[in-house]
Amino acid sequence: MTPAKGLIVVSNRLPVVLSRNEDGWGITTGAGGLVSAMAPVLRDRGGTWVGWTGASGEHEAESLLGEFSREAGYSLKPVRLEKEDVADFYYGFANEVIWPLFHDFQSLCNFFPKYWKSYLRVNELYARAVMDSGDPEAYVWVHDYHLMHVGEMLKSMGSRRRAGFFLHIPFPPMDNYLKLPWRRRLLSALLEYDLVGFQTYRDRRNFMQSVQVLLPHVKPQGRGPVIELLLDGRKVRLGAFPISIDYRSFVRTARSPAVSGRVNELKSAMDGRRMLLAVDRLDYSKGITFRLEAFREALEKYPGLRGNVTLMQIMVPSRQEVPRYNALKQEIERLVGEINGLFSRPGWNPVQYQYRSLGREELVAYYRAASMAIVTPLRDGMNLVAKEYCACNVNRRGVLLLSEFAGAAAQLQNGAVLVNPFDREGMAQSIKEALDMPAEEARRRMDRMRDVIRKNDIFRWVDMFLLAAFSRHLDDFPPTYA
Ligand code: ADQ
Repeated sequence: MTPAKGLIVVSNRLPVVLSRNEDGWGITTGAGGLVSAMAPVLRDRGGTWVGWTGASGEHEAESLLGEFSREAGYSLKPVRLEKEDVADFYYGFANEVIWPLFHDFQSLCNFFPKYWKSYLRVNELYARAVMDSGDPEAYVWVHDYHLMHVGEMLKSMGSRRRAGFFLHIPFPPMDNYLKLPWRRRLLSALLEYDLVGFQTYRDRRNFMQSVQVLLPHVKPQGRGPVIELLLDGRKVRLGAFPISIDYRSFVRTARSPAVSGRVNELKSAMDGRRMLLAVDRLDYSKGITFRLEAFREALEKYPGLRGNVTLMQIMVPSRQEVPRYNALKQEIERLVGEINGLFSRPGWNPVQYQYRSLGREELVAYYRAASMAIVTPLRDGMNLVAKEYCACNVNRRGVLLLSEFAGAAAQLQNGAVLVNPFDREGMAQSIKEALDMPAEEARRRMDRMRDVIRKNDIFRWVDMFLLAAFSRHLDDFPPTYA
């Protein structure tokens, strides 16, 4: 079902990155969950994607965007950011205020007023770019924490287009949210959208608790995945929409001859040892150091694991310009060195570490070759790696170790081995138990997870969001979704 005519997707980044080297400008597809999720959708439906290219002063490279658009099947509308805004809006407000606050790391927040001013200024730039984007009937779908004020600004510019917002990261518990100096403005801005989507019921519940404290006159109605709020004679819908992946495309890639060949190579390089796989963006919310500590604990406590398992930690570079991320990278590398120093023996290193972005086929080959995926963020909106691992597990022999604090845990709890990533001993024990899990049980669990992801893929996610945006009555929405 496609109730919307056209679609204007708005996100911080365009799905491409422009960069300059000695041969001139180049264009590459961006990394990260949002791009993985939305690119197939726009390719399918057509429309416009509004966002920043990731470079400053790239005017001369814009013909590359046109070429990309023609091939991709949708238009790109670049937003230009000056260096100062990149510093204050992107690295500042988005990544030193909202990201840590919403992931329960309040102590890492820098609540600088100049960041907030830049946030408003840049949100206005995005809103202007939407105003300049063709189709007056198009539905505007704004993504993520960088752009929470765009809907409000569109209205103040006289836009009559309908607009919805999806938050890809968690919404924090009320006690954390209340620390934000601009808490009431931000909450009110979110309520200017017609629909606000969250990854899980838990996020929506957190949001509602803050609404009830800060805006007590607002009254909720209904229950289930989509509810309605009444304010000033207007209705705003709030929904839980767990984001997903293009399941069938991952399965196809996993079954392809190229990937099968690569899986055999990876397995023979493992020399009979079992691969425990961890794939993350470099970020403190992903719990990478906690995982390494737990793995060390497992090697200490269960000597039988030594020489028989290898933790393959693959990390995609992210926010490299931020000192905190750089420090985290050094800490991870120190820990990898320490664990290898303690346990390596000729022909075996307990941890293998790759700091780079992998191509799709290579990543899928790793997913297939691994006996277990260890996905243990301290807090995560959803976590697509967990879903990608299951989709690629076409032989259904793998086990997913999943943090209770990943949004994905709500959907995958019937198949994953759930762990508390802060509990080093508990996690070490779960690693051991998961390695010893009988094949029949592993298969049953994997089948259950694959079933959930297959039925709730990225295309259903889009349909559900748009259904919630356009259905006349809340009863039109399937009560069992989410
Ligand atoms: P992210 O924090 O980026 O996304 P995640 O959902 O795990 O987290 O997505 C990461 C993506 O990057 C995956 O598609 C994965 O395949 C890819 N990736 C990771 N490491 C890679 C590597 N070394 N090489 C190549 N690709 C790699 C945000 C939220 C999440 C939410 C998504 C979507 O933080 O909670 O699930 O948006 O809403």
